[in-house]
Order: sequence, then C-alpha cells, then structure tokens
Amino acid sequence: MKKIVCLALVLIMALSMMGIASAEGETLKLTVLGRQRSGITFEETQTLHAWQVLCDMFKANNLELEYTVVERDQIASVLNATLAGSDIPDFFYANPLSDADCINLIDRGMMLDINEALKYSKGPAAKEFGEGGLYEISRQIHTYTDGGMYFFGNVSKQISIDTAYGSHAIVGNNCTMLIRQDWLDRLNLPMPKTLEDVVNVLVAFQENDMNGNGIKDERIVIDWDSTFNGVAGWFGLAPQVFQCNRLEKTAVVPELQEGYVPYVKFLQELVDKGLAYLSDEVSYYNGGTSEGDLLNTIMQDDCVAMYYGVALADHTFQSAEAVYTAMPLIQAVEGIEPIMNISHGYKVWSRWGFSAKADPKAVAAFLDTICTQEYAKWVTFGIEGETYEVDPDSGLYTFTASNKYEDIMSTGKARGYMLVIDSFLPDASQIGWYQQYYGPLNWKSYDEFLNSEYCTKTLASQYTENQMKNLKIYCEEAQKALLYNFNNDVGMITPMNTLEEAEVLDMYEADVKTYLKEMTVNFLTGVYDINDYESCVEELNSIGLQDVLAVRQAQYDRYFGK
Ligand SMILES: [Ca+2]
Repeated sequence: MKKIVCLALVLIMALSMMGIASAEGETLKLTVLGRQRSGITFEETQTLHAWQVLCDMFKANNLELEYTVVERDQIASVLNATLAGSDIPDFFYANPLSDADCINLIDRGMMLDINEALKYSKGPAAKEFGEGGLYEISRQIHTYTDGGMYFFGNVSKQISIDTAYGSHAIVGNNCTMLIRQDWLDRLNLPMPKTLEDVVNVLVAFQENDMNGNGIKDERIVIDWDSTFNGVAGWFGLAPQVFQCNRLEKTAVVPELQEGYVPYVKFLQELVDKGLAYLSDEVSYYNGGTSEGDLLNTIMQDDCVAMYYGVALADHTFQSAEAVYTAMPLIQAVEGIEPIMNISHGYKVWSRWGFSAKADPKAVAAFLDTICTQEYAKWVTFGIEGETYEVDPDSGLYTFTASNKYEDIMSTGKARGYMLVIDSFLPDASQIGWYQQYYGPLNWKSYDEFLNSEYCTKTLASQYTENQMKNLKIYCEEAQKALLYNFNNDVGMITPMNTLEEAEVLDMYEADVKTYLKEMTVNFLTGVYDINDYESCVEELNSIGLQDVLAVRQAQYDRYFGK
C-alpha cells in the first residue's frame, strides 16, 4: 500500500513538473531570409556536423529557425519584393538595402527596435549590446535618430595593437610596398628613399635585364583606379573615397587632397618611362579577385620589381630566388606626411534586422545565442578536436581544418564562418579574444607586440625569417605614420543617416564615385589634362561632390560625438 502512494506522489510531481516545463519550454520561432554562401550550398551545409552543432545551440535556448536562402545575386530583388508584401521574414540580411530603404522601413513601423527585445534577454545579449560589450560598436552606429536600434552588424575582434587611431589588427592585411631585394643586392643598390631613387632603381632593373629575358619588362605594378595602392600613400592620400582621417575627424576625398596632383604627375612619369604599364590593373591582394589574379599572372613572368602586397606574403607565384623586402614609407612631397592602411582590430560591418512582427522573446533567444562565446568560437574556429585545437599550456587556439570547398565536402569538417557568415547568420568572430597566449592577444604598443612570445615564438614558427623581417619593418613604419582604415569607413563607422541625408546620397553618390574612380586613369590616358585639374574639380562639384561630402562629414561628426 505504501509503495502505491509513493508512486502516485511521484506521478503527481512528474506531471506538475511537466506542466511547468511546457509553459517555460514553449518553442520560440523565427523565420530567416538570407542569401546563399559563396562556394557551399545551403543543402550541403545542412549535411555537416557543424550545422547540427549550430542547431543545438539555438535549441538550447528553445529557439527554432526556419530558413529561406536565395541565390546571392537575387537577394536584393527578393528582399524588396518581400518587404513590399505582407509575409515579411522575422530576421533578414539587410545589406542589399540602401540607407533610404532602411529608414523607410523604420518610418513605416516595420522594424523591431532591438532594445525592446533585449528586455527579454537572459544575459548574454543584454551584456554584449551594453556598455563595454562586443556589440557596443554596433549600437553606436546603428542607433537611429529616434533612439531605436533597428539594425545591427557583424562584429570582430582580431589579434591587435592599440594605437592612437584605434585597434590595429596586426597579423592579416598588413599592407606594404614590396621591392625585389635580390635585384637591389645584385646591383649593389640601397633601398630607395625618394621618388627619384624609385625611378632610378626601376631604370637600373630594366637596363640590367634582371630577369634575363631580353625585354625591358621589370616594373612596378599599380592599382590605377584606386588610391589603395601604396604609392598614393607616399603622397598622403587616403586609401578610399570619404575615408575618415581619425586624427582630424574629417571625411577625406583623396582626389581633393594636396598630394593628388603631384601623385598623378609621378604616375605619369612612371608610365612615360615604361617603368609601369597601364595594362597592369592589379589589386594589392594575392588572389581571390580578377585584379589579384592578374598580379599572380604577371608575377609568373618574374618581372614584378615593386608591388603593394602584405608584409607576411609568401610570394609563391614568383620565381624561387625572388626575395621581396617591405619598403619603408617614402615622403613624396615636403610637408605632406605619408599614410598607411591598417586593418582595424575591432570593427562592425554589414547590416541585419528583425521585422516588427517578430516575437521579441524569440529575438532575445536568438541574440542570446549569437552573443555567447560558444557561437563566436563556432564561427571562428569550429568544433574543438574536429577543426581546432587548444594548446593546454598557452591556451592558444589553432584552426586545424581547411577552408577549401573540396576539403570541407570530403572531410565533412568546417567552421561556422564558411557556412553561414555574410549570408544568413551574423558574424561574431573574436579571434583575438579567445586566443589566450599568456594573456589576450592584444598589446599596448608595437614594441610590446614585437617582443611578445606570440610574435617571437608562435608567429616566428609559422613564417620565414624574411616574412618576419618584413613584419618588423611594417610595424616600425605603422608606428610613425598617419593611419587610415584598410576597410571602407562608410558603413563601418558612419552612423545611420537621416532620411534627408539618405536622399542626398541616393541622388549624387553613385555618379560622384564613378567619376572619381575613372579620374586618375583619365589623366594618365590623356582624356583629361592634369594642368586642367581645377576644371575637373568644378565638374565634380557640379555633380554633387560637396553635398555627398557634407553628409559623410555630418555622419563622422555624430560618430565622434561632435
Ligand atoms: Ca627583362
């Protein structure tokens, strides 16, 4: 008899617990609209272990996501069609929308103020979107004029050094001019220190037929239609249009800077003397783009005397004896300080948003998931023991798998970054945050970094002596130079527009940018005459340059709290 009572009590307790569980554990749902990741399809992604791990992370917060993933080139039209109708997704990749489109959605009451959802956060999201949190930078630029936060961006924290211009991500994107050191040595020539030296060295390389093919083809290769090319930096030109000079807190147009006319004249000299070919329209980057691929192709002819690359480049496309050294900056014009591009170590980019009809509790559960260390590690490193290892002594995370499509599909192993980022889920990469190496991978000065165990042991074991020498030269230059953001500041640090600003940009910016992109090449090919520079500036102003510049400046003013 006693036994039965006990059983009944257990049964009642179990039933009442189930009752509580079902009230609390009601599955929350969100619909998601994103675009196909390049390389791997959504169907393929769903077959991987990493995908299951991701689903489990959301499930642990009682959340189920229902995905609609469209082709990359169709996301803009699908998004616009969807937003015009009634069946709006709860969460979507908003990057293809213009600023004016986004503001329009806010003004029509179609977007959820993320602050409202954060009230339901169980901790991680409230913390990370708050002061000192990882997403603080996103709150800063995505807060609209009415105080609501209707969008948020991807964020990342990289291995970096703190500078007066902000955090400098040191291991990737360390752009520098590189010169054939082995050719300088063979001719017993010193490192060029002036523009005249550069010309003389290039002439000497051709005269002495350094590559031995009987052709005067040894040359500097330049990305002509951009000021993101190293040479422009010698003339103090910002690497991108409307880039922010963080020292003066101003929006800068390189084509209007003091060094621009001397820059064009120097390029003209290189072209006229056959020391640079206009047909070499290359980008700094070692592959992955058509301009980067062209650089690799040219390199196979063993004729690249100088190019804009990265300090840690391995030069696999060059002949085996080629040795490149990072060039110290050249001051091209007296009174104009040369500049460098640096990749910011703490940044935000791209845009995501929730529609007003999304359940704020589900939104909180979503944000609570993506704001965890678990998600950030999954994005950046993947799954421990499968795609990364943690050194038990140093705590250093090492990614051990491959990012190549063929390898992912043959091994079934991938990190989150390759599957969902920049497509239908946000990025929260924190490479410098989770890799502990006797402390976080973040230093107070270049010297501190160069003397760190991470640099002298870990990096030194991964790169050649020459690559490490180039990194050191790069650091020494960065320490002295005026620094600009490697990425486009527009969209990265510019806070949201007002509707009036968005309309000005819609009206003028595309034409202005097209004109600027073609301007330098037009001088070099004789379409324009550099002696007639002033009339080009007048033309630019007549198509709205000053209006666009004023909007960008107003945005930077808000960013800096002016
Ligand atoms: Ca030659």
